[in-house]
Amino acid sequence: MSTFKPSRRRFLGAAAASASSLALAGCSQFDFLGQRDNAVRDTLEQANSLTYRVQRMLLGEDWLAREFSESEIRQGQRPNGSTNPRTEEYAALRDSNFADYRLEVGGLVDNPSSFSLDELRNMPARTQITRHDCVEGWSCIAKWTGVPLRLILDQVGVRPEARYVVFRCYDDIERSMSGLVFYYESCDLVDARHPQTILAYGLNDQALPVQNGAPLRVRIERQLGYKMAKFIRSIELVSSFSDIGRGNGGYWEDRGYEWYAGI
Ligand SMILES: Nc1nc2c(c(=O)[nH]1)N[C@H]1C(S)=C(S)[C@@H](COP(=O)(O)O)O[C@H]1N2
Ligand SMILES: [Mo]
Repeated sequence: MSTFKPSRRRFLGAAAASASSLALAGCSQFDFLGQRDNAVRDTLEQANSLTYRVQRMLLGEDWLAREFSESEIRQGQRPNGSTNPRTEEYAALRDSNFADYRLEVGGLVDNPSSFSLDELRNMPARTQITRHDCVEGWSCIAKWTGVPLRLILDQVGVRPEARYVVFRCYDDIERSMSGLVFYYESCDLVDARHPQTILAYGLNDQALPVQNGAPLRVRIERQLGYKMAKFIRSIELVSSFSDIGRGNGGYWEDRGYEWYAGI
């Protein structure tokens, strides 16, 4: 298995190189991207990332991230970024062990809804042992348990205009002159409906600890660590994220990171 990733990377590297030279040569291979009404096109304009095209086209929408065995879990999930949100609202939830927590789901959906932790825990669950890769250069293998995001989306009914899922978080990662800046992230509906995309409330057979995003964080296993929003307050279905934050689809994306962080 360990040879799979490097060879896939080489493959993607070669594919990316040839894709860009084809694009420069005006080859018709990527012509569908030029169609005005092509649904993929606008996404690509926003993502502006060759990785996105190459992964979606060559690997398809359904490939699974590698899963590991119990024996490959070597230590706890290393906490990174915000590890204990400072707002009073979060402190109150934490102090009551999240009994009053409700995940709000709204935006371009037929039935805006909210879910308590018990309701989420009573939905069909998925457990997966995966590797978390942070851009800072560390990785951790951990076991995540949660409800597939797809089941939530089906329950609220995603409207046809919806293109992205936005995750809004409780942590004020930045306090600036102009106010608090809250962490947020987003993904497209392909990643949102992927079988390994879960709203996790469990880590290594325990309740998700505060430092790793209690009470709920998303796992989008084919992407880098910063996509995996912790401390999720609400989920919003949108057609564009141009008027959220600075318009790039995430806290780190607003500061220069790629929106499509495929690995
Ligand atoms: N709400 C929120 N989510 C977040 C972050 C954060 O600071 N706030 N950091 C991100 C980054 S960069 C990483 S690597 C992972 C870290 O998750 P962990 O603390 O469970 O290891 O969370 C991601 N999700
Ligand atoms: Mo990260």
